[in-house]
Amino acid sequence: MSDKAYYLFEEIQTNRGIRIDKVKEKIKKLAIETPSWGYGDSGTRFKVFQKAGIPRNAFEKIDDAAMVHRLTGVCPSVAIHIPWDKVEDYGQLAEHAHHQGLRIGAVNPNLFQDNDYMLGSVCNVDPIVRKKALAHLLECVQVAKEVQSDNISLWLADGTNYPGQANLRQRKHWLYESLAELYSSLLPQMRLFIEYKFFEPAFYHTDLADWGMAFHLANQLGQQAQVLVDTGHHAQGTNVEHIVSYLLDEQKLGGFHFNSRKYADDDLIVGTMNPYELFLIFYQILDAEQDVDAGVRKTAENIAYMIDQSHVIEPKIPAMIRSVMNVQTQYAKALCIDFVKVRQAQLENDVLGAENAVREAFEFDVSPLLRVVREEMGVPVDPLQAYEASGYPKQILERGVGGASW
Ligand code: PSV
Ligand code: MN
Ligand code: MN
Repeated sequence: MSDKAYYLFEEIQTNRGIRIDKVKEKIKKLAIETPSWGYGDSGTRFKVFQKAGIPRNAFEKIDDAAMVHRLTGVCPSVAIHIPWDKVEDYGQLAEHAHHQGLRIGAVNPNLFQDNDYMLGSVCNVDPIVRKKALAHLLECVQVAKEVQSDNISLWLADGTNYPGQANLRQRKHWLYESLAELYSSLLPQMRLFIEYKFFEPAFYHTDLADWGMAFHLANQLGQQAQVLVDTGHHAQGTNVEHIVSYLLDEQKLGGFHFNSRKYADDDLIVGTMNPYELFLIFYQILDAEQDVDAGVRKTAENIAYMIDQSHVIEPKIPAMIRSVMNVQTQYAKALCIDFVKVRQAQLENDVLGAENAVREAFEFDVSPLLRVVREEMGVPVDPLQAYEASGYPKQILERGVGGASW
């Protein structure tokens, strides 16, 4: 490691008025949750590829997530998906996570994999299907209680393929009815994250298509319901950071599902397609953390950062480590923004000055900083290389081929 590079970086930032000690503290505190389904076999509608060494059950998925945490130091929780991660005894699963230095994070219901849900779950015209879907949502709240998680993260696959296929307003009411029941079963400290997506698997309309609908629903339900922004769930060209800033100001931003997209919901490694977008999202969050309104500040500080990626061709664990590192890189860059300079330029209507004050932080190489931060945290300076050297890639081959899908 080149200390010279770090000291030069520190000097430059200090001269710009950036408090490096604070920057380091913030990077160390940024917790990023990884998804259990990111460790299982995965694919597209064309093919699910089977790889050697894939976890065979929820316990082994936790083992892999724990490895990611050991190497990065910033992934202390793992999201689970029910029934993909269904086990007899959830207390035992939570205990296993605990032994591995992890805790179970968001519990994700699954309202899309059963045949019954082909035409919708909580929005299905058939009351029996709606009832089944609601029972599953309530089951997930129970699971959250058993694993001592405070977060329920709901993505709804409901939608239609053709105009006239269903009564859209009627479905909106059914959606609200089920979610109101779900909401009333939450413990006071729990949060319900509502995720939106503009298309897929349905191609004509999605019942929760965009942030406005998720926001409205979260407002109707109450203070414990918040919007989840999955970075891959917007139409081309959408200004995601503007949505983030709007939701922050309304104190309704609950969490993120980070991933990258080029065309649609591609689930590519976060930060690989549009790192500047990720940086600008963090710019909005860090700006909100300095808001005069304590509620806005608190919202920004309580965001649940989660990765939502099902890697198809990438080796699972290294892809997850790379994702975490990419998030840290953009966060570290955003922490180098000179907010005083930005605000001054804004007050002076200095368009180019303001744009420059934001962008110049993006252009710094923060790798010397991140290396030092990792060293101070007692984790490998190069987590990917440490993974390859750890013996774990070889060890998991004992699991053979044909592990869990998602
Ligand atoms: C499907 O689009 C999806 O990727 C959503 O983003 C969910 O969060 C995830 O699957 C898990 O259900
Ligand atoms: Mn998602
Ligand atoms: Mn998605």
